Amino acid sequence: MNAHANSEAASFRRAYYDRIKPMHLTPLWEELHNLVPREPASPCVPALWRYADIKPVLLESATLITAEEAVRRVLVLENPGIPGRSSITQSLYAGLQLIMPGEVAPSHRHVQSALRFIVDGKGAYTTVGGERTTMYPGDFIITPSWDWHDHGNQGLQGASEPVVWLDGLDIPLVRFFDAGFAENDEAQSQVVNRPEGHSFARFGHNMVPVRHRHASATSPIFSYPYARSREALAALQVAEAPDPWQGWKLRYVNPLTGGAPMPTMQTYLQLLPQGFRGQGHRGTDGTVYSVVEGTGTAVVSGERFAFAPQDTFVVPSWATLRLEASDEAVLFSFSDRPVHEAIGIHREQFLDN
Ligand code: GTQ
Repeated sequence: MNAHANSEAASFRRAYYDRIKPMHLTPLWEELHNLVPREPASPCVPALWRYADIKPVLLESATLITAEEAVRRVLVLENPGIPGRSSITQSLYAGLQLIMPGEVAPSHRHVQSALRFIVDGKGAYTTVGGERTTMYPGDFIITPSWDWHDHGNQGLQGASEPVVWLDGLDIPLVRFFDAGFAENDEAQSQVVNRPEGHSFARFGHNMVPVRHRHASATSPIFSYPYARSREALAALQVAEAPDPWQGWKLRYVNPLTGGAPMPTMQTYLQLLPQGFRGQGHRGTDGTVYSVVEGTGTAVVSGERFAFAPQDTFVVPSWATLRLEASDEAVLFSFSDRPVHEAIGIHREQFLDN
């Protein structure tokens, strides 16, 4: 009797849902638990891309298309949990960009903010705001929203090699807001009118030009060289004990604000001592890691991902990460944490084991 009444109620409801559907109405009560979950339940999954596997196919792409024709010759790192969306997390995009000796990736600009983390090779350059910066492995380079940028690879003193970097952009976030604009430059390469190192001289030494007033949303430093960041971690290593969760971990800053280098992305560099077995932590900001030095294991929600230099891995929102290092390891990472903080929704937990 009761079961009969229930199935009758269910069929009345279904008929009602069918009737209101053409009116573009849906019943909240069928979806409430999904729309307002008790805790984040990301459709993204943890994943690792081994550079040893990717490098051959990435180099092969250069036989199929030039950087100029492609505009940006990139293999997108797509989260297996959300295929077809060119996203590594719900809000972030990541890809590996290849530029061969002598190639140019033409000048354009877009509202999406971009970061480059140099993974392989040296001697390529990117130009932003009339200043070129030469790329070396481990450098973290920024392309601010709506700034013209072009990339090239002229090599270093006669030596030239393919250069690969990890692109991190807020493409899915901007798409979410339907706020994307972009344009191509008339010139293939923008005019270089400032010497290399200019922005770093002005802002990269814990000093700022005395009459500089304007604090924009993006850091005025557009290249944070690895040599300097690595040196800071090496000094910390002898000065203090590692954090039980994250080793020695520093965040990159916009020197004018002390905040994140870009409005939508925070970046980090961390050192794990040899034999490190970190405690678990999780945050609402899904995070992308690029391995610079050393080998180890990222244990994400209990699943083990062995990592080696130049690998990329992703930790989804609210997934617990435990880091283990076999050798001394250095990891670069980025997330959308500044957005979570701006709207007051960031949460993180440091677990006891
Ligand atoms: O270098 O401007 O990976 O516009 C994706 C979109 C790189 C870039 C990407 C882009 C770029």
